[in-house]
Amino acid sequence: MRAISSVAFVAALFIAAALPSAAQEAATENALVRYDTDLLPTEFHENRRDAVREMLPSGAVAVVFSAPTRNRDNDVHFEYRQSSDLYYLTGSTEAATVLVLAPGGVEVDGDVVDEVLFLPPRDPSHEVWEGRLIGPDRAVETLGVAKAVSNERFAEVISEIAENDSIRFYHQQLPSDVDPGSVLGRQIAAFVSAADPVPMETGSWMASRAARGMMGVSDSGMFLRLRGWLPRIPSEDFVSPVLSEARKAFLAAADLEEWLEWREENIDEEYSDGGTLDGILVELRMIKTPDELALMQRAIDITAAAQIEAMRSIEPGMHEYEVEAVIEYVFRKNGSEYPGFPSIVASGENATILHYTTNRRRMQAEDMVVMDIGAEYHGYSADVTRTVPVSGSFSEEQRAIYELVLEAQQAGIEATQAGAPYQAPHEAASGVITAGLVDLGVMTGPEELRRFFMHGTSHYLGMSVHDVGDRGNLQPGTVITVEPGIYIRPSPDVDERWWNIGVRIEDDVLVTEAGPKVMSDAAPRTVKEIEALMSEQGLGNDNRGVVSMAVPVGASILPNSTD
Ligand SMILES: [Mn+2]
Repeated sequence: MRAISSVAFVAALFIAAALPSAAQEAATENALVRYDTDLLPTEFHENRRDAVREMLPSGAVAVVFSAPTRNRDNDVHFEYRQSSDLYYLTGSTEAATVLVLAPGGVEVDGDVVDEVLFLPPRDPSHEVWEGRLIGPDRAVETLGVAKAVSNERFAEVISEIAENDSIRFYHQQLPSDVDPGSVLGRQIAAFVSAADPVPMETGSWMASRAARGMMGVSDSGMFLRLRGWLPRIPSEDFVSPVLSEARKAFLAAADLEEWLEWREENIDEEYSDGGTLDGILVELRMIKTPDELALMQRAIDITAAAQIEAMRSIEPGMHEYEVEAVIEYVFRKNGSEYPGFPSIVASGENATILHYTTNRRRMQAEDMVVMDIGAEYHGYSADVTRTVPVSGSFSEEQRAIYELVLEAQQAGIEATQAGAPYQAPHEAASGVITAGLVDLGVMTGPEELRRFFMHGTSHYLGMSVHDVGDRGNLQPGTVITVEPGIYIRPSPDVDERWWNIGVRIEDDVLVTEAGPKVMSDAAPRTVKEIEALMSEQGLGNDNRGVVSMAVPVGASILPNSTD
């Protein structure tokens, strides 16, 4: 019976494979599956492309590349994430995709269009092994782009566009460390050859940042910071001859004035456009639209729920990674694609390490634990930090430092006013921490502040956790974090009772004309609220009446197979 049915089964398979019905073919052709129903609407991306075209000079052709795939080990890659800029402009999450925006129009296949999206062609083998692709035929409808073409034709089309002498290419820093044999590597090579000379080409991310800094620097504070940093970047990373000369001149300049003179004399407008497209995208992306704020609020609410569940779960003897598991369970449970950055669960001495992500330590009753976490939801990241005592109640010293950071944070939030300088929250928070630490006898004066509070108070938040944005006055529609902290490492000149206390409290604040709006208010932060939550049981506790998921160490769960 078994043999007969499998023969019949194979025969049925063969017939089905040999004779696909027209209906089946049509279904395969049209069925682009997108499970999420709350993605940014195509109108959002269309509207953003319109805005970029309006801001570009006439005759501009802007080229935006997708993020590279990154190898993890052997033949396995890290999970792919689209570049924020390309996602912002198209909604496409596919690698090897290129967007061309041309306010004055370009001719492609006889059509004059103001945009072309190059995307991977549909491929049955790719669909079997890795998943469905949109494909050029469906991109016009699915993504709302005017013209979509297979990415296999990028080199041909871009070189045709380049034949028109009246156009000028605008681009961002080209993705670095790209395998030259990959599709993206070939796209970049084709672009470099069509747009020759591509100004501002660098071989590393650090060099790209430095190049942007050199071309954009306008105050002496930034000039000095960049001067301190630049020698650490190898000169060979500045691939373009223009940049390599600029690096030398920058290091040789006596002061900002001298550098600005050199730049004016030696950097043609032609060479300064490596930053134009970036500048446009920064200006647009820093102000969030209502569609974006809705996604950010969801990411933030999910993150607040994770903080609450972590607070309920934390108890002495638990490992940092168990807390991380609770947090990321809540993220995924609520549809977050991934954390927006590696989750920080830093207990005991690790609480004084700002970006500790090892998360392997076993927590002790006397520890504080810093949880700096953020869910990413449909392209937007939250960033919320809470610090709690592992025992469930604050000691006198922990409480003193905690209340001080909370007071500093409150001052920072109140300083987050439309029109205020970008540094206003930091200055407000720094003032409170300085006075408080002197009062407590931890330090003697403001000159010691950076030793205990060594980071800034704010950064922009959005598609990137450290999002793009200028450092001008705070504008309505931007979201910044307010996150002061105090970190006390063991040291003979500090009373032992303060050692290893590390506290950071971080909220996400929308700047509005009517004042600061704390988007992460759902995550409790007063001592009373935290202690109340910690007395409850959470997802991470094995004794809350459900079957334990713990696998006993040393006891194999596999059948004994010694024979
Ligand atoms: Mn942050």
